[in-house]
Amino acid sequence: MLIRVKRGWEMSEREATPEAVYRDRRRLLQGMVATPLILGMGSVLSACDDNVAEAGDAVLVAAADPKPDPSAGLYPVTHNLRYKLDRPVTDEELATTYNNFYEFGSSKNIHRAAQQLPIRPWMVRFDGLVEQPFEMGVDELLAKMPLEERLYRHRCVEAWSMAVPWSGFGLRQLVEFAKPLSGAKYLKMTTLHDPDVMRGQRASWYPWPYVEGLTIEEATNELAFIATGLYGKPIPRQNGAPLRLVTPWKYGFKCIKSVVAFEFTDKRPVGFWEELQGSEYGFWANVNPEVAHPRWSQATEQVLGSDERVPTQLYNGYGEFVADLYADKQNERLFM
Ligand SMILES: Nc1nc2c(c(=O)[nH]1)N[C@H]1C(S)=C(S)[C@@H](COP(=O)(O)O)O[C@H]1N2
Ligand SMILES: [Mo]
Repeated sequence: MLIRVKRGWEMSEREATPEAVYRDRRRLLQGMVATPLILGMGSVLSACDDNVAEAGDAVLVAAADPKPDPSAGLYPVTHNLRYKLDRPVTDEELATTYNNFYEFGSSKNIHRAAQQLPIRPWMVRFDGLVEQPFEMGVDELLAKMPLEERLYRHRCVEAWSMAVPWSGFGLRQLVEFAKPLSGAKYLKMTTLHDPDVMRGQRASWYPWPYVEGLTIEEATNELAFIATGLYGKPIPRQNGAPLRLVTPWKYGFKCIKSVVAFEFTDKRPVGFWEELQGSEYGFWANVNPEVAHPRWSQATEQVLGSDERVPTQLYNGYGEFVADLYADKQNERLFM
C-alpha cells in the first residue's frame, strides 16, 4: 500500500540546487501547522507498508520531544561545496523516520522509541594509545571543532540509499585533537550501552554494545566525518545523536551512532555485525556493485523516496577520494 510515490525525474529542481531547496522546504515546514499538509506536500514513501503511517507522525514526535537539543543554536553551519550529489536530497521526513538503530529494535520504525535516548549530559571518552586519556562533554567538544555542512550519499548494505546534508566536523580533526601515539593503527568507536532506554540491548543474542572501527588512514581521510547535525539542525536521536560516524564510501553499518568512546589501538576492531555474522559483514565494507552480499546482489540500490533502482557505484561514487587507501590491500576482503 502506497500513498504517493514521486519519481526521480519529478524532482529535477531539487537536484539542481538541493541545499537551497531543502532550506526553503524547511522554512516552509516550520511555518506550517502539523500533520495533514505535511503528507499532502509530497512526503515520499518507500515501498515498505509499515512506513506509510509514519511520515505525518514524525512532526508530532518532534513537537513532543521533552528535552530540546541544547546545541540547536549552532546550526545551520557553513556549507562545504566540495562534496556534490548526483541525485536529489532525500526528504527530511523520510530520512528521519526510516532508520536502522538496533538498540531500539530491528524494524525501520524506531524513531519514536529513540526519543528516549538521553543526549545530555553526554560524555565522550578518548583512550587507548593516546598521549593522555581524557573525557569531555559533547558541548565542549562541539565548541572546539570546526563545524560545516556536507551533502553525502548513504548506501546501506541492504541495498537502499539516501542523500542527506550532514553537519559536523572531519574525523581527522577529532583524531588530531585526541593526540594518538605512533603505535595507533586503528580507531575503535563504541555506542552508548543503556538497556533501560535502549530496549534492543536486552536482546542477548546481539554482541552489545555496538562497536565499529577504521584504520587511522581511513579515519584521517578527508571524507570521514562526525555528524552532529542533519538538515541544518542538531542530529535527531534516531539518526545517532549526538555524535555519529559518516563514511560515505562504505556500507551504512560502519556509520556507528551515538558514540561515547574513541579508542586508539594496534588491534583491528571487530565490529558489531562482523562479530554477529562475519561471513556477511566484514571490517572493510567498502561499497562495490560487483561483489554481491551472500544473500543478495549489490549491483543496484533502491533510492529512498523513489520507486526506481539505480546502479550502485564503486566506493559509492567516492573512489577519487579513497581508492588509494586500498591500493596495497588487494588481498583483503575489501568489499564486504
Ligand atoms: N549504534 C548503531 N549504529 C548504527 C546502526 C545500529 O543499529 N546501531 N545501524 C547502522 C546501519 S545498518 C545504517 S544503514 C545506518 C542507518 O542510519 P540512519 O538511520 O541515520 O539512516 O546506521 C548505522 N549505525
Ligand atoms: Mo545499513
